[in-house]
Amino acid sequence: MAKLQGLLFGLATLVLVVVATAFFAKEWLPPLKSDRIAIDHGIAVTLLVTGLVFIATNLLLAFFAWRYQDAPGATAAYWHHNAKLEWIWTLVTAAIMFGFLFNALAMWGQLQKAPPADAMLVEVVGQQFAWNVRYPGKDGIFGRTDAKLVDPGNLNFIGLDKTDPNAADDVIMPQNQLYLPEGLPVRVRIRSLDVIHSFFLPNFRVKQDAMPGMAVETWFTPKVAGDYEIACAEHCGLGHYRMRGQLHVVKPDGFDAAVAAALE
Ligand SMILES: [Cu+2]
Repeated sequence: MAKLQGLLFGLATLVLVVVATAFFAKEWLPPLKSDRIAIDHGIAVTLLVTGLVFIATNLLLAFFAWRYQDAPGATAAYWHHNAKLEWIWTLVTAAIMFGFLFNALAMWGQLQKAPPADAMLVEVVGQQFAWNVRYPGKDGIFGRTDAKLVDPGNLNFIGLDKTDPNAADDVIMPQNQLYLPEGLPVRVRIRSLDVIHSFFLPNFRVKQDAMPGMAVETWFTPKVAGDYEIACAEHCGLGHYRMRGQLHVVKPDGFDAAVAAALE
């Protein structure tokens, strides 16, 4: 009986691996449309190593069930404390973990390095349950905002202080509409009006929490024009599911026209 169980267990492992591989081989992440290829590499390396360990341990378990089943007259061997074995599995596991760690640190360093000086600046402010997009205008400086000035009735969702000279040329988009030029680095300044949200662009491998009271910046370069989803990746309330925006990546020479058309 145990022989059969071992065989079935090994077979189930192989079937699972084959089915999962076939299922995810075509598309297991949304197609990458930014310069953040390092994230995909990091995920692939982690999946490959943990996947191989998963397959090896399961097949070993199946083999042991098949090989060492109970039988008349069979006695179990018993021993404890094998310092050499324990050192080996501790050090090998630690080495693999250090590999992951250094890989992740290199990736983190890449993502956190200073943006190019010519990067475009845009602000995204999360609120329950929408994204507010603002461009600083020609002066490159965002006008002052104040929570006391928030006035949804007059479409002043972020509380822009219109008496601030820097606010005069700020461009506030219709909610949930973000336009970016293709091929140019962009700095996104992420804030929140209420609770913690998370600005998530699945196709661009960008995910950054929006923290109340903080402005956090992240930067990336959109590589392919098209329309994409902006999601909120932090469960932020009952309307979290409908907190979706659209990112439109357009050719640089059509950018101003696209923003102007969206504002009409
Ligand atoms: Cu949210």
